[in-house]
This record gives sequence, C-alpha cells and structure tokens, in this order.
Amino acid sequence: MTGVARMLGEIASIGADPRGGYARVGYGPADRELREWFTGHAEARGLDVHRDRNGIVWAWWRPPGASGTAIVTGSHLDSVPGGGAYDGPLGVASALAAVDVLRARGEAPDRPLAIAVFPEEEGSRFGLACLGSRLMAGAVDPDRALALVDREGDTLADALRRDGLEPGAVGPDRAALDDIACFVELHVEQGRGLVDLGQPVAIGAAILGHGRWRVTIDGQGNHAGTTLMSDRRDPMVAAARAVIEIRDLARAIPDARATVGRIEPVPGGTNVIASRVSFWVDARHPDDAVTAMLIASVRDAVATAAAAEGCVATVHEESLSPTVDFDRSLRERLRDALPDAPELGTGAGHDAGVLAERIPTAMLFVRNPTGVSHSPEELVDDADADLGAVALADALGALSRSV
Ligand code: HGY
Ligand code: MN
Ligand code: MN
Repeated sequence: MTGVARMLGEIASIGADPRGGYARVGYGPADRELREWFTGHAEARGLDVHRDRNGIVWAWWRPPGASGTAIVTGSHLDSVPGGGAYDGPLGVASALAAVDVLRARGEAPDRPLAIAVFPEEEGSRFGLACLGSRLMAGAVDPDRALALVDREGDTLADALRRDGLEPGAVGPDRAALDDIACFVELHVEQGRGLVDLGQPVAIGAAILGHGRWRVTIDGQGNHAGTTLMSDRRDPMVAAARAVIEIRDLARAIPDARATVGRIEPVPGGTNVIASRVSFWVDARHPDDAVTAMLIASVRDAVATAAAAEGCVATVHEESLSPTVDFDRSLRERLRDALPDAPELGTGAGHDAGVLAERIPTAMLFVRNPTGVSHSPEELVDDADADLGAVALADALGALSRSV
C-alpha cells in the first residue's frame, strides 16, 4: 500500500459539485484547501515548499550531495465542472507516495527532486487550459492572461490578488525552467487503452493538438408569445443548427473530435427569445493542419447557420495547443525503467504538453476501469494506484541517476 488511496480519501469532500463530481476552479476556495492539503503532506515529508509568482506550488527534496538540474514530477488539483476524483490529484498524490517509496528503499536521488502543482490546468475558470504552466513557459502573453475574465466578471488579476499573488509578477520563468532536467507527470488514463491492453501503467507517447473557440451569435431578443415565428431572429436556433453541423464536420474527418459542452443564452428566460447565445467548441486532431482546416469549416458552418436565422456570429480563438510528441530519449529511459509498460497517446491536454515546448517531458498513465473522464465515473482501483506510484518511483529513481 503506497497511501495514494488514503491521501485521495482525505480530499474527497473538498470542492464537491452539487451536480456530482467536483468543481475545483483555479485560485478559488477549494483550490486553496487542496493546496494546504498538499503543503501539509509535503512538509510532513521534510520537503521545502514554496509558491512561485505564477501560483505554481513547488515541494523540493534536496538530499545531501544532490546536484545538477532537477527531476520534477507533479500535476494539478483543479477540476472541470463535474470532474472526477483522479484527473490531477492522482498525479499529485502519486508523487508524494513515490517519495515515500524511494525513501523506503533507502534511495535518495543524486539530483534535486521536486513535486510541482500547477494552477488552473483545466481552464475551467478563465477559459485558457494549462494557465499556470503556460505562464511559466512563456506560452501566453501575461497581459492577455491577466485580462481573462471568469463568469463572475473577475479578471485573473483580481483572482491572483485575492489569492495573495502579485498580478504584475506573472510571466515566463526562464530560471526555473533552466533548473529542470525533465518533467514526468503521472495521470489517470482518460480512456480505455490500458483496460483493453490489460496493463496497469503506460508510458505517454503523444498529446493530441487541441484548441478552444468561443462562438457568439447575436439575434433579436423578444417575447416568446407575441413574436410570430416569421418575425424572429433567434440565435438559439442558429446555435442549435451550428452544433449539429459541427458534430457532422468532425464525424467526417478520421480521428477528429469536436465538442460543444457549454452553451450560454442571454438572458436565458423560458418565455424569452434570446438576444445572444454563446457556445464553446473544443476541437482536436493529431495533425495540427487538420485541426486548422476543421476549425475553418466550423467558422463557415457557424456563419451559414447564423445567416439562415438573420443573426450574426463571431468566432474567437481562446486557446490552441499543437500536437506534442514526448521527448524520445526520456521515453526510452522510462521504457528501460518500466519494461512492461506499453506506450499510449492521449487525446487529453496536460501541463506536461505545454512544458514539452521548453524542457524534456514525459507522462505515465494509470488504468481507469471505466475509461470515462471529466465525469464522476472516472476511476482508478486502489491496487492500480499503488502500481502507478511504484512505477513513478522507479522512473524518478532511474532518471535521477541517468539524466
Ligand atoms: O481538456 C483536456 O484535455 C485536459 O483534461 N485539460
Ligand atoms: Mn482534465
Ligand atoms: Mn488533468
């Protein structure tokens, strides 16, 4: 028993979503509680904990004599609305457990080892996925990030200030990146690959390129009872038409995915024809050129659907991440350390994908018996959680000796 299940049990009641699952948005109260939980565990292990100017929490293990650039592991603690218990927290708890496993073996890394907890990985609050790692890696303009607005009208700058951080200090952290030899993130598998392979742990091969676009359709708000059908310019109808068309466009492209999981009418009254409808498109494909082509078709489909209802549409890109192939030599080292682990790609984005642009990164995936994620049904069996933590310890131990 590595204690991963017990640690996850300790946070099971934090940030519960009344609709099921969790709603742990970045820089919010649940996030703070989870950070305190992590800090307590890290400090109980004698790790040196600090939070950097981008809101990333670092817990350092610097054994006597350890030198050189660091081996870093970790993940995130925030969730999507209605998210599962493992997406993010499994990687953080497994990192703590991996330190315990190495110590129980009497192994101390030859290099400094850190556990990093990245804020707002899901982008559920400010719309930009992997916000903390993007700020660190210089993958988002700090001023653009600070101006991002959540559903309550708070900017990221407001949230940072309220969370004890200085908005003007966020931005690329070249010194921190230069101090890292490699980053290995353990994550619940968000699919059925390992179930089908009958294996508990996989090595990450690649991350599907993905982006998010906000579609806004403006029409004429009016009374549901006094407005004849022939006199309407209803953005809800245009949006409904567009959503079906977007689904059909993605269906027609092998390996493409397009999802509309969020739609917001204004004002949203039962007896009111909406004046505006916004919805968000999440589109993904292994080939970035195909993703670009898909979203160009989406723009056309949205314009056509809007025009058919006498409405006007705009499409705004909120985030775009290229397909990432994880570092080949790092994957080779992981294969040496974990010879039984298959290699799997993933359609889910991760901080490791953002950091891969700046430092060697890799991932480990742990079997999810339901294959479901971003849902309360996401699951990892306790025995597989232990196997994942031991695999992470094996990997970190090997990397601290060979990188
Ligand atoms: O959306 C994703 O792919 C990731 O879970 N943030
Ligand atoms: Mn996720
Ligand atoms: Mn995740």
